[in-house]
Amino acid sequence: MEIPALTFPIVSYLDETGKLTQGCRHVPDDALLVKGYKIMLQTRLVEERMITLQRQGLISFALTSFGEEACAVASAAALELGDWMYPQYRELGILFFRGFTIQEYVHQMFGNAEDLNLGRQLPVHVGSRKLNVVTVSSPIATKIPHAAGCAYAMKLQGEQNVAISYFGEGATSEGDFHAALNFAAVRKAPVIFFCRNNGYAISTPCSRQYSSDGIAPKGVGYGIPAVRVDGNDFFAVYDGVAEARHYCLEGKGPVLIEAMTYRMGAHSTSDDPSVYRKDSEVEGRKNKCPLIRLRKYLENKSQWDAKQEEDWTSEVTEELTQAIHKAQETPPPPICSLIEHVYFAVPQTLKEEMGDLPCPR
Ligand SMILES: Cc1ncc(C[n+]2csc(CCOP(=O)(O)OP(=O)(O)O)c2C)c(N)n1
Ligand SMILES: [Mg+2]
Repeated sequence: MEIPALTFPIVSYLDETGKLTQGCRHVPDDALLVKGYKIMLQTRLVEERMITLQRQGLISFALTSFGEEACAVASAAALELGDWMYPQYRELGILFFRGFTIQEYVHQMFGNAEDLNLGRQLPVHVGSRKLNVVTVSSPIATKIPHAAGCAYAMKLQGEQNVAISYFGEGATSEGDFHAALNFAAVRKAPVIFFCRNNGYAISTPCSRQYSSDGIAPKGVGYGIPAVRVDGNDFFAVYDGVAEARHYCLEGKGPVLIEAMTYRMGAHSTSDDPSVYRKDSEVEGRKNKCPLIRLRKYLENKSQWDAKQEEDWTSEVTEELTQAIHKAQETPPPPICSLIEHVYFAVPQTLKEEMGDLPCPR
């Protein structure tokens, strides 16, 4: 018996020379594109420096979205601030797009007293209540059902917002992915399942992750419309998410987007990719970089140039350097924060222990 063909084309609008081809339904205006480019560049610069800080022993861990910046930033650009976001961990760009500051991020990376989570999470595990971005959790895929539940709650309350769940192709091998898709499909929850297919789950290549044609056909199995976009094309990601949001808000249910991209960097600072992939493979992907492509488009339209690139790079670098100094001077979180804000009602035994702690408050 033959397996029936269930294959998806990759939707792409921006070619490698920066030319936009026909068919893009939602074209962002130039101001939004320039903002998107600046945020992608800022994300790249900040994450590069975090790697250095980790190597210097100043922070314990770092992880980058090198090469995948358009997935986060273009999707954020197509959503509204009231939409709830559930990142996996390679989506720093969504926070910066919504106005999270470099200082807030650096404090989180240091886990100090100014960190919004008071050092209770690993570096990179960011979130912001103010910006409707739910804090990253280490266990893969746990946030996918949460996003489906959040979307269903919004539907029941008559809110005109969606939730978006970001995850890697590796996360789709977890049961949570399947439970979330089925729940959302049956309940017609307004949630966008955004899979970044970057080719690897740490050292596991996607050839050992699934035998289907990627992730998109799995949406079909649950009765969810699915689309596969070029994740390194700002326009294709923006267009796919804008269209999905519209669909969700018409009450039709969830949408699955599979964004094809490539993890240019190591999985994290705890990984050495040279043991499982060749440098030549990475080299071959460099010209597909989402920053280069959008930059060429903007340059063709005289919306960006080398001088602006240099000025913006200096501005971000300066802000980052100051943010690092400030984070280094900031004390660690107060010891009571081990207990405070962890429980709705602090258990008696911990209250007693707290009494013994040297707390400044
Ligand atoms: C439940 C669970 N299993 C394993 C891990 C270890 N782990 C951390 S990241 C990761 C790979 C995830 O790959 P993918 O979802 O493709 O995301 P990517 O890192 O490629 O962005 C694994 C296996 C984990 N954090 N949680
Ligand atoms: Mg992956």
